[in-house]
Amino acid sequence: MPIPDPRGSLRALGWSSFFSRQLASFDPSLTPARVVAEYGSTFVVRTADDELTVKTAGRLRVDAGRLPAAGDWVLLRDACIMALLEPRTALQRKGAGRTSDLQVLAANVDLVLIVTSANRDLNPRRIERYLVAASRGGADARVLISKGDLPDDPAPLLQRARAAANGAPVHAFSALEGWGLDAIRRWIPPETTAVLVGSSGVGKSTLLNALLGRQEQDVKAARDDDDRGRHTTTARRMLPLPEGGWLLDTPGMRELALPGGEDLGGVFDDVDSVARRCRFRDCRHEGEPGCAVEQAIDAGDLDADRVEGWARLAREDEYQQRRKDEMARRDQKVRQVKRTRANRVAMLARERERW
Ligand SMILES: Nc1nc2c(ncn2[C@@H]2O[C@H](COP(=O)(O)OP(=O)(O)OP(=O)(O)O)[C@@H](O)[C@H]2O)c(=O)[nH]1
Ligand SMILES: [Mg+2]
Ligand SMILES: [Zn+2]
Repeated sequence: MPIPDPRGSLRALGWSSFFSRQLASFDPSLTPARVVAEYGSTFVVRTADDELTVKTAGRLRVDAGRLPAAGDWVLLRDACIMALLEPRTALQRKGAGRTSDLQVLAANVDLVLIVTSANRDLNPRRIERYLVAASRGGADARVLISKGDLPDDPAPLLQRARAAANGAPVHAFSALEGWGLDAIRRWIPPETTAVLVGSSGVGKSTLLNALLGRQEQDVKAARDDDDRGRHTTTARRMLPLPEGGWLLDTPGMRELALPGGEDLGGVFDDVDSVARRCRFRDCRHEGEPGCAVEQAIDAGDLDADRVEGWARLAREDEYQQRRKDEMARRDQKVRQVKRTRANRVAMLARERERW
């Protein structure tokens, strides 16, 4: 009987040369595995031929700089995660506190599916935020309008979502009536991973169940369809679809604090291209003469709310960059003081030797 190729089964889990190249710096006796679920300090991982529940080595957080997240590739010894491989992509958010605190929501995802429900007020600003997060994480993004069976006419909703998506595909579906699902299936081919994100109660888990053809994830009626509904899904968990791809379900999120970045990933290139025509390079678009952005709003070419969302994200980035610079300066000062002290100690020691 031919021996199964373990790398082949790893490929089905999303393994690629990006990860095998990293193995050279680790103990070759460690076993590669992918984190398929995280439950606090416990993780469920898949190796080439097994699924097991594991913990992390005490030093992992220090060595790797963070704990593993769903989708991460890790290296195991027995039932313990010893090392974390650098992810190819990572959907991240900023934690509360220091700007450097980033939380990985989903690692090694190819596609971010931003789910928004047809029975709620569409929030274009939230869609834009998720799109920027996906772009900064290195993943593609699509917008899904769930519960397409509810509105009489979904056309206006689709139109508003498309305006926010600025070129990213927008697609409506109904898990209840079972339409619009085939396109989603095609977006997640074998060896790729997609992640579902969006507010609580929009139907992320219901979609995953529909694609699986079985009730794998718990689903509950959202309270009054507001964002303060209970979170039915509490853990991040990815499951293999019958077609061979992987879909990661996440608990609903109210707010997505973006990790800092250099640009907005092309999500606002319509606004950006207008802003380049402002008379002043540092135009704040707040009443300066020759402001092309304000002219475009007046002419109805740009949406004022979208411009406000754009300006807000840019301000957040500026603020984070300032904080980062401040912290870097402080760290440098501390290092300098330490160095001066060390030099003095060394000098005194040399002088003592001379005596
Ligand atoms: N009418 C209709 N209702 C749906 C559809 N999909 C989901 N729902 C309902 O929406 C509610 C919430 O669905 P969930 O799948 O639990 O939502 P979720 O996004 O996973 O929520 P969290 O896990 O809390 O983040 C349930 O009552 C579902 O039955 C749909 O296509 N049409
Ligand atoms: Mg859920
Ligand atoms: Zn301007």
